[in-house]
Amino acid sequence: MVYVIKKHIFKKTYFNMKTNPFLKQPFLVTIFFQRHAFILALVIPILISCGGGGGGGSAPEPAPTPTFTVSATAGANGSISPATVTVTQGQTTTFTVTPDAGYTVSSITGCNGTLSETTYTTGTISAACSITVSFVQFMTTVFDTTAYELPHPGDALDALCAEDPTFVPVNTSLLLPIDLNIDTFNDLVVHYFCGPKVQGLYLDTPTPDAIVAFKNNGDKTFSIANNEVFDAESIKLSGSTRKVVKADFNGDGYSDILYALNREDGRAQGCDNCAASNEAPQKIILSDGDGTYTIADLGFNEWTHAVDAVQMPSGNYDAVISGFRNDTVTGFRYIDGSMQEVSDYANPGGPTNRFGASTMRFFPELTPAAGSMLAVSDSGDCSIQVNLSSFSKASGAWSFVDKTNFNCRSIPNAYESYTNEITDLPLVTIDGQDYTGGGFGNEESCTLELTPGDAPVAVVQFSAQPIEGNYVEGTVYKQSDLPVQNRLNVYEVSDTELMLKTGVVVNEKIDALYRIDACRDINNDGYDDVVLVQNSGGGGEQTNTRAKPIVYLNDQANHLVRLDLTGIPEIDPSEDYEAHGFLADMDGDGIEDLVYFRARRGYMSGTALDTNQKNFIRIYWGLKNLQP
Ligand SMILES: [Ca+2]
Ligand SMILES: [Ca+2]
Ligand SMILES: [Ca+2]
Ligand SMILES: [Ca+2]
Repeated sequence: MVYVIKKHIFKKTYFNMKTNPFLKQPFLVTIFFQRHAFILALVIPILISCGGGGGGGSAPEPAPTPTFTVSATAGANGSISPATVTVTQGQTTTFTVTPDAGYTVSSITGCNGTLSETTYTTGTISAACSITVSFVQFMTTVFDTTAYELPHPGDALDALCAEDPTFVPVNTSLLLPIDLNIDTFNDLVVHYFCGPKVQGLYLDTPTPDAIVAFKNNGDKTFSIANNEVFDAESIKLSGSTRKVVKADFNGDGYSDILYALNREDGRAQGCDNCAASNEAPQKIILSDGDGTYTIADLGFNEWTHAVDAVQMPSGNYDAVISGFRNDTVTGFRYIDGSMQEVSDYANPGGPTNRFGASTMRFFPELTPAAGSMLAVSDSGDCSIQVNLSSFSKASGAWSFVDKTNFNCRSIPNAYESYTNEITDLPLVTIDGQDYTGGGFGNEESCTLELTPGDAPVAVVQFSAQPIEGNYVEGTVYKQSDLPVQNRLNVYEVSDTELMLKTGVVVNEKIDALYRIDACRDINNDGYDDVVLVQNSGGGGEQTNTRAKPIVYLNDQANHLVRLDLTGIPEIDPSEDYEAHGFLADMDGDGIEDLVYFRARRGYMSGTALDTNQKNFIRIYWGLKNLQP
């Protein structure tokens, strides 16, 4: 320890090593400075005897200690400072590393140092040395660079599209991460279905479909487990699926599954009987209390677009279903061992005397054991259906509270459709922007807390056609000139009013088709975020293929800010047909993983399906939390 010389001793008296008379005696120098007179008495005679003095009897100059130059260089996209520093032998020194925005340190080496946060501390310096730091995009470090691919359920899928398995592709509809057996590891339940070979024709046959349960083995692998979970190899719902919600409907501690079921698979919708042919028998998948599951028939048919789970004071959940064929929301409650229809949701009042068919969202309970007390629903009283209504529960009954006022109006003969027909122009104004649209409206919704503990807000996806510069009187607008936007509206909801909250979504992506995949904290900072999964189909596939998720991170200041995901893993271009990604923690380490799936196979030469493609599901394991 005596070898160490405090820096300040030589702060003003700089010794050049080459002329340092004590170069070969550093030990003595140290003693000279750190010990008391008793030591000095010993040392001085020795120096004199060695001929190193010549001081004519006075004490020698303070002994110099070697110093070394430590230099640092940074690669592109960041810096390190200072560039050089002179360090006394035996000392350490520090450098500050500063990556550019969106970048992080990929490697830093030299001088036996260690990096902590942004400070690089060298080891003890005994020679000149240099430090080199390089940077990479932060996003390239968030996920593993190689993917795990789930086993392909060929037995369930290869002959699913019986009408023509070589021509009709299987659709991978909804992927639901759910812990089926409560072992803390998310399993994955996937619904697949086939469309008809010829689209737009009347059909009264069930949609061919299959459910596949992938069991998480707890070691970053999954196994197809239909026999284990359902006690059957082949599981069908006889419909296509639009949305899905998981909740413990039967109160046994295991999550259950409710799909929005219909037969909107590509068959005709607009002729006599066609609407009825889009109905599917409504079902629910209930846990048996031991990690196995059974499909229960709910006993009615509907062309369902919205489902939700309504929290009850008991802690259980009601299953609610809303479609285009009934004027009421249908609710079911687990009573005496089965799901039984309840009338609580049937007559809430409001503009259309119903909850809406496209989207419907019940809020979580705000106070413990109170159950859900608030809900929103699209409101069918404006011809473009982007209005929203809110509802509250009092004395056990749901009733209408408020609806948006987007100045819904109709301009006569101001709209030219794709077929060159001149019709009225429906208009609404949302946050200063005029929108129109033929048949567009609210699609999906979720609730989240912008700030932990605050009242949750509703986040509602709407599709509409903005009129650039807003409506000008006397103009006839062509449908084909007005691109559709998909956007999110955020609403504050209470038992007295419904209020659009503007300025929440920052850098919004408006030209993609998507569905809301998650409204939860996806980066473990305690603040809810939003993840959208870009859709297949719907005319936007060409621009959406190889689609990464769209992620809005909560900035902890009431904004949801779109994250630049440049650099995260993507599906190789050679096989990117209709690949889409979302986030879920699939290995139970608390960090969201990136899941890609192929929505359906592509065609070869336009006639037959590509035999080399399959509906893959791949997981890039998350390595660290996302950050802005
Ligand atoms: Ca599990
Ligand atoms: Ca259950
Ligand atoms: Ca967050
Ligand atoms: Ca994970």
